[in-house]
Amino acid sequence: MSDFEKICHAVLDGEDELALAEAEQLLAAGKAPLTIINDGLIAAMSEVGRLFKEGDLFVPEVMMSAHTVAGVIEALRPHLGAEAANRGRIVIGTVKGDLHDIGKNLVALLLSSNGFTVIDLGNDVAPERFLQAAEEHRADIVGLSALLTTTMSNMRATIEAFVAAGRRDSVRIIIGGAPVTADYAAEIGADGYSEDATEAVELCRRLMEVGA
Ligand code: B1M
Repeated sequence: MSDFEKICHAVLDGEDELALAEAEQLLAAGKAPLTIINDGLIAAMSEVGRLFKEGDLFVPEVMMSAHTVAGVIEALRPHLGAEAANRGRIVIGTVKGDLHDIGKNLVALLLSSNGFTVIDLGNDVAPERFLQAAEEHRADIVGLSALLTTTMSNMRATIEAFVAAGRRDSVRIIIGGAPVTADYAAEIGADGYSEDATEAVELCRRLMEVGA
């Protein structure tokens, strides 16, 4: 079994301690934290998704895997380093009704390790809360994440809340998450879309350059 298969299995089994130990071993063997995230954690969650869809895993088991991933993400955080530069302030969260926060957490992690100040509002965040936090923290960018086709519409609702409050021009709004596309971003008037966490960092860099 390859090193990454071992950590994938630990995530699938919801074995927190084992997954942490495998991650430590991979780090000690010289694997980059980002590689562990992509080839270990994200690969494992794709398999969890496949098994869940086919009815071979149920919600409690998926929650255990999610918990295991969250623990490894926290353990990897110090190893990602942090750029000293202050590239911009980003308020991020999953939209109202959506509890899927693993992808959002990865986006927040990579942004903060790339010099952005991240204000993470967590999951199930109402439009008014995004608006309030953007004002309070003088955000340059607001990041919305959604994993459900049923909660995607709350991205539109959040953007509409900024428009209604007369605050749309003072902030960039980006979106992401498995069911979201660039076309959808354009349709709801977002300033950008990215497919994964690495792309989200590039997108935020570009938006800050344009805004400078
Ligand atoms: Co649920 N779930 N889930 N789930 N879950 C999905 C999303 C689903 C596709 C599974 C399936 O049926 N195949 C399906 C959605 C179907 C649909 O909408 N069409 C689904 C469902 C139906 C549900 C429930 C309704 C199930 C139920 O209760 N019967 C329920 C809803 C709860 C709710 O939110 N209200 C539910 C619950 C859960 C758990 C709580 C058990 C758990 C979440 C735990 C947690 O996150 N803390 C869970 C999980 C884990 C999944 C799957 C298996 C994995 C999601 C994940 O973490 N992926 C998922 C199946 C799948 O995705 N294949 C599934 C790994 C993560 C790294 O990827 O989140 O896509 P992702 O993030 C990526 C990119 O999308 C992007 O970058 C990230 C890193 O590369 N990205 C952004 C994400 N946000 C971004 C923001 C950006 C930019 C990029 O800018 C701001």
